[in-house]
Amino acid sequence: MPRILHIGVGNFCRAHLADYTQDAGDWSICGVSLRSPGVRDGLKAQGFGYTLAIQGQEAKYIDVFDDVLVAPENPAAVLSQIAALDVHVISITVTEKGYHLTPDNRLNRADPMIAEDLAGHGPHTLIGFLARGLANRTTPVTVLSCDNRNGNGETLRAAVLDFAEAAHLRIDQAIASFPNSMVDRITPATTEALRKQTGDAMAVPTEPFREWVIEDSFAGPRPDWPDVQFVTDVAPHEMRKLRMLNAAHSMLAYAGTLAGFEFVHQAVGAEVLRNEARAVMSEAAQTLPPDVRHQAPAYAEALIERFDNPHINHSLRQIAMDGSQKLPYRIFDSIRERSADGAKSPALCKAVRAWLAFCREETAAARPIQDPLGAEISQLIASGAADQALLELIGAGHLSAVILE
Ligand code: CS2
Repeated sequence: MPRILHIGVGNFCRAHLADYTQDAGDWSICGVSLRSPGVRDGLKAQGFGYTLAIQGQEAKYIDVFDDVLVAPENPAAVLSQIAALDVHVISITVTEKGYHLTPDNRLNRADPMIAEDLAGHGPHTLIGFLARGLANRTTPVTVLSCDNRNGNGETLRAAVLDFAEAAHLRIDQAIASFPNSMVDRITPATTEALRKQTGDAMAVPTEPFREWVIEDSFAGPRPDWPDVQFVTDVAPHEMRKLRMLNAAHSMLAYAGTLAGFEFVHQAVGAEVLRNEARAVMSEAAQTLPPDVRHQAPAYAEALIERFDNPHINHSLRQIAMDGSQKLPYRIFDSIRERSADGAKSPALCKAVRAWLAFCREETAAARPIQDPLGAEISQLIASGAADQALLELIGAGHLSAVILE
Protein backbone atom coordinates (compact mmCIF):
# COMPACT_ATOMS: atom_id res chain seq x y z
CA MET A 1 0.00 0.00 0.00
CA PRO A 2 1.42 3.44 -0.88
CA ARG A 3 2.01 5.69 2.10
CA ILE A 4 2.06 9.31 3.18
CA LEU A 5 4.56 10.37 5.81
CA HIS A 6 2.90 13.20 7.69
CA ILE A 7 4.96 15.49 9.93
CA GLY A 8 2.98 17.27 12.70
CA VAL A 9 0.13 15.18 14.08
CA GLY A 10 -1.99 17.93 15.69
CA ASN A 11 -5.74 18.23 15.40
CA PHE A 12 -5.65 20.07 12.07
CA CYS A 13 -4.08 17.25 10.04
CA ARG A 14 -6.31 14.72 11.77
CA ALA A 15 -9.37 16.71 10.63
CA HIS A 16 -8.13 17.62 7.15
CA LEU A 17 -5.48 15.53 5.36
CA ALA A 18 -6.46 12.35 7.22
CA ASP A 19 -10.17 12.82 6.45
CA TYR A 20 -9.49 13.40 2.73
CA THR A 21 -7.05 10.47 2.59
CA GLN A 22 -9.47 8.09 4.24
CA ASP A 23 -12.10 9.13 1.66
CA ALA A 24 -9.60 8.48 -1.14
CA GLY A 25 -8.90 4.92 0.05
CA ASP A 26 -5.85 2.78 -0.86
CA TRP A 27 -3.30 4.88 1.07
CA SER A 28 -2.15 4.87 4.68
CA ILE A 29 -0.46 7.56 6.73
CA CYS A 30 2.52 7.25 9.04
CA GLY A 31 2.55 10.26 11.38
CA VAL A 32 5.59 11.96 12.88
CA SER A 33 5.55 14.04 16.04
CA LEU A 34 8.56 16.35 16.20
CA ARG A 35 8.11 16.89 19.92
CA SER A 36 6.10 15.01 22.51
CA PRO A 37 4.85 11.42 22.55
CA GLY A 38 1.34 12.40 23.70
CA VAL A 39 -0.53 11.93 20.41
CA ARG A 40 1.39 8.73 19.58
CA ASP A 41 0.63 7.25 23.01
CA GLY A 42 -3.03 8.22 22.83
CA LEU A 43 -3.56 6.92 19.30
CA LYS A 44 -1.50 3.77 19.77
CA ALA A 45 -3.59 2.75 22.76
CA GLN A 46 -6.59 2.58 20.43
CA GLY A 47 -5.00 1.10 17.29
CA PHE A 48 -4.36 4.59 15.74
CA GLY A 49 -8.07 5.18 15.01
CA TYR A 50 -10.07 8.15 16.39
CA THR A 51 -13.40 9.94 16.17
CA LEU A 52 -13.73 12.98 13.93
CA ALA A 53 -16.57 14.90 15.57
CA ILE A 54 -17.94 16.94 12.65
CA GLN A 55 -20.27 19.45 14.29
CA GLY A 56 -23.81 19.08 13.04
CA GLN A 57 -23.07 15.84 11.16
CA GLU A 58 -22.59 12.25 12.18
CA ALA A 59 -19.18 11.53 13.68
CA LYS A 60 -16.74 9.76 11.38
CA TYR A 61 -14.22 7.15 12.51
CA ILE A 62 -10.81 7.77 10.96
CA ASP A 63 -8.45 4.80 10.78
CA VAL A 64 -6.03 5.74 8.07
CA PHE A 65 -2.92 6.02 10.31
CA ASP A 66 -0.75 2.92 10.58
CA ASP A 67 1.87 4.31 12.97
CA VAL A 68 3.13 7.48 14.62
CA LEU A 69 6.86 8.06 15.13
CA VAL A 70 8.18 10.36 17.85
CA ALA A 71 11.21 12.08 16.39
CA PRO A 72 13.17 12.81 19.60
CA GLU A 73 12.94 9.11 20.58
CA ASN A 74 14.40 7.90 17.30
CA PRO A 75 15.46 10.51 14.75
CA ALA A 76 17.03 7.82 12.54
CA ALA A 77 13.64 6.11 12.07
CA VAL A 78 12.17 9.38 10.77
CA LEU A 79 15.10 9.95 8.41
CA SER A 80 14.73 6.47 7.00
CA GLN A 81 10.97 7.01 6.42
CA ILE A 82 11.71 10.22 4.51
CA ALA A 83 13.81 8.12 2.15
CA ALA A 84 11.45 5.08 2.12
CA LEU A 85 10.42 3.78 -1.32
CA ASP A 86 6.74 3.30 -0.47
CA VAL A 87 6.43 6.89 0.83
CA HIS A 88 5.33 9.01 -2.15
CA VAL A 89 4.08 12.08 -0.31
CA ILE A 90 5.62 13.81 2.72
CA SER A 91 2.99 16.20 4.04
CA ILE A 92 3.43 18.78 6.76
CA THR A 93 1.41 20.67 9.37
CA VAL A 94 3.80 22.11 11.93
CA THR A 95 2.16 25.58 12.19
CA GLU A 96 3.77 28.83 11.07
CA LYS A 97 6.57 28.85 13.61
CA GLY A 98 7.74 25.32 12.78
CA TYR A 99 9.56 26.66 9.70
CA HIS A 100 12.09 28.85 11.61
CA LEU A 101 12.11 31.63 9.02
CA THR A 102 13.19 35.27 9.10
CA PRO A 103 10.53 37.97 8.51
CA ASP A 104 11.44 37.89 4.80
CA ASN A 105 10.61 34.16 4.61
CA ARG A 106 14.18 32.80 4.45
CA LEU A 107 15.64 30.08 6.67
CA ASN A 108 16.76 31.67 9.94
CA ARG A 109 20.22 30.13 10.25
CA ALA A 110 20.72 32.02 13.51
CA ASP A 111 17.73 30.31 15.13
CA PRO A 112 19.18 28.15 17.96
CA MET A 113 17.34 24.99 16.85
CA ILE A 114 18.37 25.41 13.21
CA ALA A 115 21.96 26.13 14.31
CA GLU A 116 21.93 22.89 16.36
CA ASP A 117 20.65 20.91 13.38
CA LEU A 118 23.23 22.52 11.08
CA ALA A 119 25.93 21.50 13.54
CA GLY A 120 24.90 17.87 13.01
CA HIS A 121 22.88 17.26 16.18
CA GLY A 122 19.39 15.79 16.15
CA PRO A 123 17.88 16.70 13.80
CA HIS A 124 15.10 18.40 15.76
CA THR A 125 13.45 20.65 13.21
CA LEU A 126 11.27 20.04 10.18
CA ILE A 127 13.87 21.66 7.93
CA GLY A 128 16.75 19.64 9.39
CA PHE A 129 14.84 16.37 8.98
CA LEU A 130 13.77 17.11 5.42
CA ALA A 131 17.21 18.24 4.23
CA ARG A 132 19.02 15.28 5.78
CA GLY A 133 16.32 12.76 4.77
CA LEU A 134 15.96 13.98 1.17
CA ALA A 135 19.73 13.82 0.73
CA ASN A 136 19.35 10.02 0.99
CA ARG A 137 16.29 9.76 -1.23
CA THR A 138 16.64 7.80 -4.49
CA THR A 139 13.12 8.04 -5.96
CA PRO A 140 10.89 11.10 -6.54
CA VAL A 141 8.70 12.34 -3.71
CA THR A 142 6.22 15.18 -3.23
CA VAL A 143 6.77 17.37 -0.17
CA LEU A 144 3.42 18.98 0.58
CA SER A 145 3.25 21.85 3.06
CA CYS A 146 -0.25 22.23 4.50
CA ASP A 147 0.50 25.19 6.74
CA ASN A 148 -0.94 28.71 6.57
CA ARG A 149 2.15 30.40 5.10
CA ASN A 150 2.15 32.22 1.81
CA GLY A 151 3.82 30.29 -0.98
CA ASN A 152 4.10 27.49 1.56
CA GLY A 153 5.66 24.96 -0.86
CA GLU A 154 8.19 27.26 -2.47
CA THR A 155 9.09 28.79 0.90
CA LEU A 156 9.71 25.33 2.32
CA ARG A 157 11.76 24.31 -0.70
CA ALA A 158 13.98 27.40 -0.39
CA ALA A 159 14.51 26.76 3.34
CA VAL A 160 15.40 23.09 2.80
CA LEU A 161 17.86 23.92 0.00
CA ASP A 162 19.37 26.69 2.09
CA PHE A 163 19.89 24.24 4.96
CA ALA A 164 21.37 21.66 2.57
CA GLU A 165 23.83 24.19 1.22
CA ALA A 166 24.91 25.30 4.69
CA ALA A 167 25.27 21.68 5.83
CA HIS A 168 27.06 20.59 2.62
CA LEU A 169 24.34 18.07 1.74
CA ARG A 170 23.56 17.11 -1.85
CA ILE A 171 19.86 16.98 -2.67
CA ASP A 172 19.07 16.00 -6.25
CA GLN A 173 16.77 18.88 -7.31
CA ALA A 174 14.66 16.53 -9.44
CA ILE A 175 13.98 14.18 -6.53
CA ALA A 176 11.40 16.32 -4.72
CA SER A 177 8.62 18.67 -5.77
CA PHE A 178 7.15 21.16 -3.30
CA PRO A 179 3.65 22.15 -4.49
CA ASN A 180 2.01 25.16 -2.89
CA SER A 181 -1.33 24.45 -1.25
CA MET A 182 -4.19 26.20 0.48
CA VAL A 183 -5.87 24.32 3.31
CA ASP A 184 -9.01 25.21 5.21
CA ARG A 185 -11.03 23.63 8.00
CA ILE A 186 -11.70 25.30 11.34
CA THR A 187 -10.44 22.78 13.89
CA PRO A 188 -10.20 23.81 17.55
CA ALA A 189 -8.43 21.98 20.35
CA THR A 190 -10.14 18.95 21.90
CA THR A 191 -12.06 19.68 25.08
CA GLU A 192 -12.79 17.42 28.05
CA ALA A 193 -16.48 17.75 27.21
CA LEU A 194 -15.89 16.29 23.73
CA ARG A 195 -13.86 13.41 25.17
CA LYS A 196 -16.75 12.58 27.49
CA GLN A 197 -19.40 13.01 24.83
CA THR A 198 -17.64 10.75 22.28
CA GLY A 199 -16.06 8.35 24.76
CA ASP A 200 -12.84 8.84 22.76
CA ALA A 201 -9.82 10.44 24.43
CA MET A 202 -8.36 11.28 20.99
CA ALA A 203 -11.50 12.72 19.39
CA VAL A 204 -11.02 15.79 17.15
CA PRO A 205 -13.73 18.46 16.77
CA THR A 206 -14.17 20.13 13.40
CA GLU A 207 -16.70 21.92 11.18
CA PRO A 208 -18.53 20.39 8.17
CA PHE A 209 -16.77 22.73 5.69
CA ARG A 210 -13.43 21.65 4.23
CA GLU A 211 -11.38 23.03 1.35
CA TRP A 212 -8.06 22.10 -0.24
CA VAL A 213 -6.44 23.64 -3.31
CA ILE A 214 -3.13 22.14 -4.42
CA GLU A 215 -0.68 23.09 -7.15
CA ASP A 216 -0.67 20.25 -9.64
CA SER A 217 3.05 19.50 -9.53
CA PHE A 218 3.37 16.09 -7.89
CA ALA A 219 6.66 14.27 -8.35
CA GLY A 220 5.03 10.83 -8.17
CA PRO A 221 1.73 9.13 -7.29
CA ARG A 222 -0.82 10.77 -5.04
CA PRO A 223 -4.08 9.61 -3.42
CA ASP A 224 -7.27 10.15 -5.38
CA TRP A 225 -8.43 12.81 -2.89
CA PRO A 226 -12.08 13.78 -3.48
CA ASP A 227 -13.15 17.46 -3.76
CA VAL A 228 -9.56 18.72 -4.01
CA GLN A 229 -8.93 21.40 -6.62
CA PHE A 230 -5.68 20.83 -8.50
CA VAL A 231 -4.60 24.10 -10.09
CA THR A 232 -1.57 25.63 -11.80
CA ASP A 233 -1.48 28.63 -9.45
CA VAL A 234 -2.56 28.44 -5.82
CA ALA A 235 -1.70 32.07 -5.01
CA PRO A 236 -5.15 33.62 -5.66
CA HIS A 237 -6.85 30.98 -3.46
CA GLU A 238 -4.23 31.30 -0.77
CA MET A 239 -4.50 35.10 -0.75
CA ARG A 240 -8.29 34.87 -0.48
CA LYS A 241 -8.04 32.53 2.48
CA LEU A 242 -5.12 34.06 4.39
CA ARG A 243 -6.10 37.70 3.85
CA MET A 244 -9.80 37.23 4.53
CA LEU A 245 -10.42 34.25 6.83
CA ASN A 246 -7.17 34.29 8.76
CA ALA A 247 -6.90 38.09 8.93
CA ALA A 248 -10.43 38.36 10.33
CA HIS A 249 -9.63 35.51 12.74
CA SER A 250 -6.55 37.33 14.05
CA MET A 251 -8.45 40.59 14.41
CA LEU A 252 -11.22 38.83 16.36
CA ALA A 253 -8.61 37.03 18.48
CA TYR A 254 -6.95 40.26 19.68
CA ALA A 255 -9.89 42.65 19.77
CA GLY A 256 -12.20 39.89 21.08
CA THR A 257 -9.89 38.89 23.92
CA LEU A 258 -9.45 42.55 24.89
CA ALA A 259 -13.24 42.86 24.95
CA GLY A 260 -13.47 39.94 27.38
CA PHE A 261 -14.68 37.17 25.03
CA GLU A 262 -13.39 33.61 25.04
CA PHE A 263 -14.55 32.11 21.73
CA VAL A 264 -14.79 33.22 18.09
CA HIS A 265 -18.59 32.84 17.92
CA GLN A 266 -18.97 35.13 20.95
CA ALA A 267 -16.69 37.82 19.52
CA VAL A 268 -18.29 37.79 16.08
CA GLY A 269 -21.70 37.83 17.76
CA ALA A 270 -20.95 41.33 19.09
CA GLU A 271 -22.09 43.86 16.52
CA VAL A 272 -19.05 46.12 16.70
CA LEU A 273 -16.62 43.25 16.13
CA ARG A 274 -18.81 41.68 13.46
CA ASN A 275 -18.66 44.96 11.53
CA GLU A 276 -14.91 45.15 12.10
CA ALA A 277 -14.49 41.63 10.74
CA ARG A 278 -16.50 42.57 7.65
CA ALA A 279 -14.40 45.74 7.21
CA VAL A 280 -11.13 43.78 7.49
CA MET A 281 -12.34 41.33 4.86
CA SER A 282 -13.56 44.02 2.53
CA GLU A 283 -10.27 45.93 2.65
CA ALA A 284 -8.39 42.67 2.10
CA ALA A 285 -10.68 41.67 -0.77
CA GLN A 286 -9.62 44.72 -2.77
CA THR A 287 -6.05 43.38 -2.88
CA LEU A 288 -7.08 40.05 -4.45
CA PRO A 289 -6.49 39.15 -8.10
CA PRO A 290 -9.59 39.89 -10.25
CA ASP A 291 -10.56 36.23 -10.76
CA VAL A 292 -11.14 35.69 -7.02
CA ARG A 293 -12.11 39.28 -6.13
CA HIS A 294 -15.61 38.89 -7.50
CA GLN A 295 -16.23 35.92 -5.19
CA ALA A 296 -15.13 37.92 -2.14
CA PRO A 297 -18.48 39.35 -0.93
CA ALA A 298 -20.14 35.91 -0.91
CA TYR A 299 -17.00 34.36 0.60
CA ALA A 300 -16.98 36.97 3.39
CA GLU A 301 -20.61 36.25 4.28
CA ALA A 302 -19.94 32.49 4.26
CA LEU A 303 -17.01 33.10 6.63
CA ILE A 304 -19.15 35.11 9.04
CA GLU A 305 -21.57 32.19 9.10
CA ARG A 306 -18.75 29.74 9.81
CA PHE A 307 -17.40 31.98 12.60
CA ASP A 308 -20.93 32.13 14.06
CA ASN A 309 -21.10 28.35 14.57
CA PRO A 310 -21.83 28.06 18.31
CA HIS A 311 -20.83 24.38 18.45
CA ILE A 312 -17.21 24.96 17.53
CA ASN A 313 -15.93 26.76 20.66
CA HIS A 314 -12.82 28.02 18.90
CA SER A 315 -10.68 29.70 21.53
CA LEU A 316 -9.59 33.26 20.70
CA ARG A 317 -6.39 32.75 22.68
CA GLN A 318 -5.48 29.77 20.49
CA ILE A 319 -5.70 31.98 17.39
CA ALA A 320 -3.92 34.86 19.18
CA MET A 321 -0.77 32.72 19.53
CA ASP A 322 2.26 33.39 17.31
CA GLY A 323 1.10 36.77 16.00
CA SER A 324 4.63 37.65 14.87
CA GLN A 325 4.48 34.69 12.48
CA LYS A 326 0.91 35.24 11.30
CA LEU A 327 0.38 38.98 10.87
CA PRO A 328 2.91 39.50 8.04
CA TYR A 329 0.95 37.63 5.37
CA ARG A 330 -2.49 37.79 6.99
CA ILE A 331 -2.46 41.60 7.33
CA PHE A 332 0.80 43.45 6.53
CA ASP A 333 0.88 42.36 2.88
CA SER A 334 -2.61 43.82 2.32
CA ILE A 335 -1.74 47.09 4.07
CA ARG A 336 1.47 47.42 2.07
CA GLU A 337 -0.21 46.78 -1.27
CA ARG A 338 -3.07 49.15 -0.50
CA SER A 339 -0.67 51.90 0.63
CA ALA A 340 1.31 51.51 -2.58
CA ASP A 341 -1.96 52.21 -4.44
CA GLY A 342 -2.62 55.25 -2.25
CA ALA A 343 -5.49 53.58 -0.35
CA LYS A 344 -5.91 53.81 3.41
CA SER A 345 -6.63 50.63 5.42
CA PRO A 346 -8.38 51.74 8.60
CA ALA A 347 -9.75 48.32 9.58
CA LEU A 348 -6.54 46.40 8.86
CA CYS A 349 -4.47 48.97 10.77
CA LYS A 350 -6.90 48.81 13.69
CA ALA A 351 -6.44 45.03 13.74
CA VAL A 352 -2.67 45.48 14.08
CA ARG A 353 -3.19 48.03 16.84
CA ALA A 354 -5.36 45.41 18.59
CA TRP A 355 -2.34 43.07 18.49
CA LEU A 356 -0.18 45.80 20.05
CA ALA A 357 -2.78 46.44 22.77
CA PHE A 358 -3.12 42.70 23.39
CA CYS A 359 0.66 42.33 23.86
CA ARG A 360 0.69 45.28 26.25
CA GLU A 361 -2.22 43.89 28.26
CA GLU A 362 -0.63 40.44 28.51
CA THR A 363 2.63 41.99 29.70
CA ALA A 364 0.85 44.21 32.23
CA ALA A 365 -0.89 41.12 33.61
CA ALA A 366 2.46 39.26 33.76
CA ARG A 367 1.20 36.60 31.34
CA PRO A 368 3.83 35.29 28.92
CA ILE A 369 3.07 36.11 25.28
CA GLN A 370 2.66 32.84 23.39
CA ASP A 371 4.87 33.60 20.41
CA PRO A 372 8.41 32.63 19.35
CA LEU A 373 9.26 36.33 19.87
CA GLY A 374 7.15 36.53 23.05
CA ALA A 375 10.06 37.13 25.44
CA GLU A 376 11.49 39.91 23.24
CA ILE A 377 8.07 41.52 22.87
CA SER A 378 7.49 41.52 26.65
CA GLN A 379 10.99 42.87 27.30
CA LEU A 380 10.52 45.73 24.86
CA ILE A 381 7.19 46.62 26.45
CA ALA A 382 8.62 46.39 29.98
CA SER A 383 11.48 48.71 28.98
CA GLY A 384 8.99 51.34 27.82
CA ALA A 385 9.51 50.85 24.07
CA ALA A 386 7.12 52.57 21.67
CA ASP A 387 4.76 50.67 19.35
CA GLN A 388 7.09 51.38 16.46
CA ALA A 389 9.82 49.24 18.06
CA LEU A 390 7.39 46.33 18.39
CA LEU A 391 6.39 46.65 14.76
CA GLU A 392 10.06 46.76 13.77
CA LEU A 393 10.68 43.55 15.70
CA ILE A 394 8.07 41.70 13.64
CA GLY A 395 9.20 43.11 10.29
CA ALA A 396 6.61 45.90 9.92
CA GLY A 397 8.76 48.90 10.79
CA HIS A 398 8.29 50.28 7.28
CA LEU A 399 4.50 50.30 7.82
CA SER A 400 4.49 51.82 11.28
CA ALA A 401 3.62 55.37 10.14
CA VAL A 402 0.54 53.98 8.33
CA ILE A 403 -0.48 51.59 11.11
CA LEU A 404 -0.08 54.08 13.97
CA GLU A 405 -1.48 57.09 12.11
C1 CS2 B 1 -6.55 30.18 12.82
C2 CS2 B 1 -6.41 29.02 11.81
O1 CS2 B 1 -5.27 29.47 14.69
C3 CS2 B 1 -5.36 30.29 13.76
O2 CS2 B 1 -4.51 31.17 13.61
O3 CS2 B 1 -6.74 31.37 12.13
O4 CS2 B 1 -5.94 27.88 12.41
C4 CS2 B 1 -7.74 28.75 11.09
O5 CS2 B 1 -8.70 28.22 11.97
C5 CS2 B 1 -7.55 27.79 9.93
O6 CS2 B 1 -6.59 28.33 9.05
C6 CS2 B 1 -8.87 27.54 9.22
O7 CS2 B 1 -8.64 26.78 8.07
